[in-house]
Amino acid sequence: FAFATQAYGADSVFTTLPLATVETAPLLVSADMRDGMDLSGEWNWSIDPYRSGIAGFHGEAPNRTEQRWLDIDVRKALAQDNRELFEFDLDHDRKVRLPGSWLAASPEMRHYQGLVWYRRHFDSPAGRKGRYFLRFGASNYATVVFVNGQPVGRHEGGFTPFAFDVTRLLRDGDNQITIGVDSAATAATVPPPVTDWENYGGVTRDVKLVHASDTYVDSAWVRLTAEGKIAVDAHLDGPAAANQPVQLKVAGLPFDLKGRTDAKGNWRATATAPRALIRWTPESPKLYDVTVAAGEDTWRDRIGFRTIERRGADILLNGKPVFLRGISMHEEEISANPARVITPENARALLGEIRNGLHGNFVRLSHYPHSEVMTRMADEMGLLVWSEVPVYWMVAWSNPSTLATARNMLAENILRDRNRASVVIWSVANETPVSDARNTFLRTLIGDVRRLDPSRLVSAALLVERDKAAAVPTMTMADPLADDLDIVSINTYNGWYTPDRLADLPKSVWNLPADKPLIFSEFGADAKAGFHSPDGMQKFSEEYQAEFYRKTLEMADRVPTLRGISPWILKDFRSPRRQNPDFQMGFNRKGLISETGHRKQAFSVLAEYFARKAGEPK
Ligand code: GCB
Repeated sequence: FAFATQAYGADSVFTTLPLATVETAPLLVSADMRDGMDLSGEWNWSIDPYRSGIAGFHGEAPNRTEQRWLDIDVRKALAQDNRELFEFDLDHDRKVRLPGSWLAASPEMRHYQGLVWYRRHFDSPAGRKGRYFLRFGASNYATVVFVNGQPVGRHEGGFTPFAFDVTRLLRDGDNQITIGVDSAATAATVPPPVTDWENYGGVTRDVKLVHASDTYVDSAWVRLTAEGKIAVDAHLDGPAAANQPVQLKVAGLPFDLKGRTDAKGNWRATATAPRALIRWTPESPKLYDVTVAAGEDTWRDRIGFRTIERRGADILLNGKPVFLRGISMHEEEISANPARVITPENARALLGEIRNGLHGNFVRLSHYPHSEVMTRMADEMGLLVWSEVPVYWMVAWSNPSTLATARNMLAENILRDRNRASVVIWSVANETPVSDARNTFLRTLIGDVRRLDPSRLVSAALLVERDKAAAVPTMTMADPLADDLDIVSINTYNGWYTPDRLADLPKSVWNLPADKPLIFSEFGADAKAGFHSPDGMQKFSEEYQAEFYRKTLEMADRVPTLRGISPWILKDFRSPRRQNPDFQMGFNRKGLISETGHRKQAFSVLAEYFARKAGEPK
């Protein structure tokens, strides 16, 4: 991992600890349904902007003479004698609630990007037996973990889960966890340093000590196939994983599938779905309690059964054409000082705006994997989901470690959410400039999606070429990647970033593949809530944004292959690139709702459009 070496030095804990990947670490699929100890709550913390905890002042490795890994611990030990100088003392430093980004922790942390240490203690579970895993929902961006002073491992990537088996590191009574999280992006990270959203550093999702038996179901994937069968793929880990009797049950259905794992602990089986099976749809999002029993362990999930396919330019849900009435969304709760903590309540509120407010059936969870709380809520509320990885704008296409990071992130995302009926599209990139290196990079990711989950559709948000000589806006899909995708998705900002008159948008000409579904994955215009322009012509006014929506929707309706839209964006969101002092003030204002929940005029334009679409024959 070249990136880590550049940023931290070759022998830093950020480069030498074992790296958790889908190949090397426990997957613990559906970990949120397992027993365990929630480690949310108060943690001590300290900033470390010069990374003193991992290196000396000339960049040398920390003092390892006492078999310690972190200078922060060496200094604490010295401090037993009060005549000694010490500079970190995590056990007595400030406290903050995790999960939650440090950006919201205190005013001076608002723009901090770098290394932060966290520590907490917990009492070991009584009568320990079986296995214990430390599982992180997400930690942004690079993370190192220590338990009782011993190195456990590290992880790269800010939006996907990872876990470590810590069974042998736990001790009776008091246990200590130390986490270092470094949010700094480099030219080799995914995403790269320049994006259009706030980088919320820190432990942003749950940390849990998960308990399982010695042999347990590490991953399971249960779904309805296009042929109408229920299929299961499961993997057991542990001493009794091989040739183990296993059983899949779906509560409430006459369905009971038995089998045995192979020598590697894998089980793959299919059986005809019972006639009584009720399919998951946005209108009636039926979920079943599903179990995979194996020896002492029972894996649990709540799963909806549906199919998703492409036929020509149509997207078929359960065999029927569907139009995706959606909107894009960043992972920000409705709050003036977001810490990016997605609770079931705020997931319900955000998706409720889409489902009930806008009459939508679809959400683009941009530009990175959102919390599993969100995808579970989408399952429950009946919203179709576009899920993506932050391969955004300009990543280091030729850097093998960047590709390795992106592939692992994509795999972690897919393995986490393959059981979610709501997720119908995996997207591999957003607005990436065409080049041979980029095409090779993205084709590798597309291949990974097809290998890990051939049951869903693959897309990427692409850019089009504009004919500069044409009298009316004329756009052509010239990106060779379109051939590799199931759905062609386009971001378009004519009338906002271009001088086009809104009145001309409906006359636009689109040269697109005729046999593939099109999604306008983005279009939008900024508006400051409460700012009005009587003639509707001033950018940043609610009137201009509303008219932009009217004309763009009129344009979209004339594209014959259009099968969905996810305009930009549900809510205003923080972005350091948006510093217009009159209207933006650090926010991208393309939301239909302000950061505090005010609905702008364009909200009802889209709501009326979707209400009409919902009533149209497909
Ligand atoms: C885009 C990007 C999105 C930006 C948006 C904008 O095309 O995909 O991340 O926030 O435009 O507001 O410019």
